[in-house]
Amino acid sequence: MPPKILIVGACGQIGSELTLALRDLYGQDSVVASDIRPSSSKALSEGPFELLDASNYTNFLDVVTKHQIEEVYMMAAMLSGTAEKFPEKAWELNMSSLFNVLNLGKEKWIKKIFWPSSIAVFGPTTPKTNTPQQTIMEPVTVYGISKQAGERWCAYYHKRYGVDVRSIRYPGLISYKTPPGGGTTDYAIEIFHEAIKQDTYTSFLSSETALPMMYMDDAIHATISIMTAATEAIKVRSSYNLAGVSFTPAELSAELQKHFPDFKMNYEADFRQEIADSWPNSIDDTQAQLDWGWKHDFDLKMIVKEMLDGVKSMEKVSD
Ligand code: AKB
Repeated sequence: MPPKILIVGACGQIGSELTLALRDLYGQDSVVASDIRPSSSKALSEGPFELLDASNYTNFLDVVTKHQIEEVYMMAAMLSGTAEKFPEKAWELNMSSLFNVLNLGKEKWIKKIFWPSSIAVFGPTTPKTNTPQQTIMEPVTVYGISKQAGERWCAYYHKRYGVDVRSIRYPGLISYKTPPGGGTTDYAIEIFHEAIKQDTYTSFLSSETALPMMYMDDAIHATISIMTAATEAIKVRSSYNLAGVSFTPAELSAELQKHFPDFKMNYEADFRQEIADSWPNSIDDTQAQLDWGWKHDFDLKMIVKEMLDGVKSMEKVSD
């Protein structure tokens, strides 16, 4: 029997693709999509959907019991850029939704939890290149502080109450199906839409800002891999480092120019530059490779090709 799964934040950038991937794997009816707002996606509405405010425990428990949910993927969060504008709201949302899902695990309503962490847990004092799994972590953003605290709570609930919670530190995720929601790495998505529309893009990060990035298909693959790995394989109960590719805005622009020779990139760094400067340039994910066999597939060249094809096909559909 496939597990009964609930995706919280199913209308978001990761949630939307994760819902479809899990429905492909386990069947439409096994995967309940949920979000705080109604879905406008035709694909999502082909399976069960619930309106759910993850910061409301009673609402959360009602949906879990109604569908006899066994596994929750808790994908709702306020990302780094937006969180800097609304610090208290971000802390409240990111932490209350995590506590609610951890308590559902503690009270044995559900058996397994996925909760995403981020490279934002690292800070300016962290070694920047090939950042190790265990290292100095002094995040300077609200989002990073919430993710770092969240990691400690995951490890605590696992150790103290035996909650089977699993987590990945996502790098910047690149995808075209659903727009990203207020992150510092969003430039690496906006650039494709603008390159196709007008051959030019103004990056809000400076040309030499290298950041760890990953194509969405790799991220979905990693998420499902860690959740389906044997319990004994999961040795890290805070969160795993995960690496894909690392590149700068200038390198991404150069790769795009191979497809659009007239493409021109301008640079006007804004408040997100300081956030990006506090994050690693690249990540060492040896532990994820050893524990549950992680390996990424997409390099920069492949990402650019997939994104251009994908964005073009989406724009045709909306014409
Ligand atoms: C963000 O930029 O906030 C996210 C992240 C790296 O977690 N994409």
